[in-house]
Amino acid sequence: MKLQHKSRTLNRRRFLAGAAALGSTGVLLRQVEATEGNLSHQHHQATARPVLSTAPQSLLDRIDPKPTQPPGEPGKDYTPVITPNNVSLAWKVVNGIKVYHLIAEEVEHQFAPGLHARCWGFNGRVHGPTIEAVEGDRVRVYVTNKLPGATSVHWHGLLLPNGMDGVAGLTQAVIKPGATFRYEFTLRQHGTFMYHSHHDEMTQMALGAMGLFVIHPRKPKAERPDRDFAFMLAEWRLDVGTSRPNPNEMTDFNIFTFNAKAFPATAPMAVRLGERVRIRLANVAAMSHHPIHLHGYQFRVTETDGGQIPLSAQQRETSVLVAIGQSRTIEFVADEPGDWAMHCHMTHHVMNQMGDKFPNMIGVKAAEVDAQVRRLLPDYMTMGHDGMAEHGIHLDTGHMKVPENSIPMRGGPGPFDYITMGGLLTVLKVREELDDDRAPGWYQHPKGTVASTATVAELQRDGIKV
Ligand SMILES: [Cu+2]
Repeated sequence: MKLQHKSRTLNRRRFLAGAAALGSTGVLLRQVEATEGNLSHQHHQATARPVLSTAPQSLLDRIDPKPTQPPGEPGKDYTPVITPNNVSLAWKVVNGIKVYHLIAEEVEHQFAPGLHARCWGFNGRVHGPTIEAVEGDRVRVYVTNKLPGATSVHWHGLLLPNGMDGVAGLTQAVIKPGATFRYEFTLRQHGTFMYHSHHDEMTQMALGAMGLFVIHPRKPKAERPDRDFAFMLAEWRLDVGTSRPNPNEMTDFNIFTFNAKAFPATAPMAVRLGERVRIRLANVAAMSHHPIHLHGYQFRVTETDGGQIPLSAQQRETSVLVAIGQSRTIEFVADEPGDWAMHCHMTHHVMNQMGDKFPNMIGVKAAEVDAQVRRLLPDYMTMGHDGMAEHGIHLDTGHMKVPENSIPMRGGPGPFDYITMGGLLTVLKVREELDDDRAPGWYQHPKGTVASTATVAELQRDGIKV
């Protein structure tokens, strides 16, 4: 560590010497002096040649706020990212700098039909809208705090000057309610990153104060995707009947979300057959790592939050573990049509509320119990003796009442039967024909390609006794 620090100091000295030697950079030098504090005269006596290019980028950030590259343009420089159930944050260019405005505020949010909560997000959304930019862009993000308490915003995974890192108390003062802070830095990397509150994180992140920060490469080495999807994974504790996520929960979460939506409210990913698809997955949940599994495909893991993985090292996978604080990007060519599930493979993460509070009823002779109980409670019905599948169906058909504002173990109706998954489930819809303005309906399978009841003739032919 000491060595590293020494070499950085040396770099600064060499740079200053160079700047002084250039003569015309007097203004530049004064700015550096103002930033760096007391610089002893002997620094200027060094005779090194100008080495501007080796000065640490963070120093350049401070001394020259002018952008070095024109702002990247959507369509021309990158294929805009799609954040299902959310949007990208609008920006404008002022003197070559991309200017964004985040407003931290309380938001009435719907996780799925039947389940609302008062969360904390940005710009009327939970999570906040996706910040999208291009490597080399200089960005200026204003953060206005309309929350009842102080906050700050940290740019998770970004390489930037320390004072822009957003850690309340450590690198900046808190943003008090009503105040607006300015963050500004040049993007030196590309990939999938995040932003989130870094003040009273336990509370503010549990209430949803986070979002995605996608940086496109300036000169992509890899082929550009046709569809570029981005998801934030999250978990929440929302006690049945309440409407405020509980930030004090440490281990026991009961709502699991893609972009703050639990299935069946997760918007599907619609792609055309043969398209190159990129899916970005990011996780700053409180406690859970999520192994995200895509059906029907082998994908390549192309990026971590540390950047692009060399082609030779990109592993083929069918599940990718997205640990807390990480992002993973996967890519594949959508060459198999259909409705393909993408979900977390932790089975309790495709469950909603109450999945963990149910007594184990497997194997209970429900009919006998029910008959006895019905003498006292005519509508009584034992749940769970053959699993949880029936639960969602009873709820959806209105056979059973659910407590107000809750989605207990609910899935959603599918084309063949009830889909018995909630939470971290979404669907990749690959179609030959696609109307980009309309979500495709259920996949129409070619005749004879759907698993179905075996016929007597088939069983006889193959010698299967049942
Ligand atoms: Cu999970």
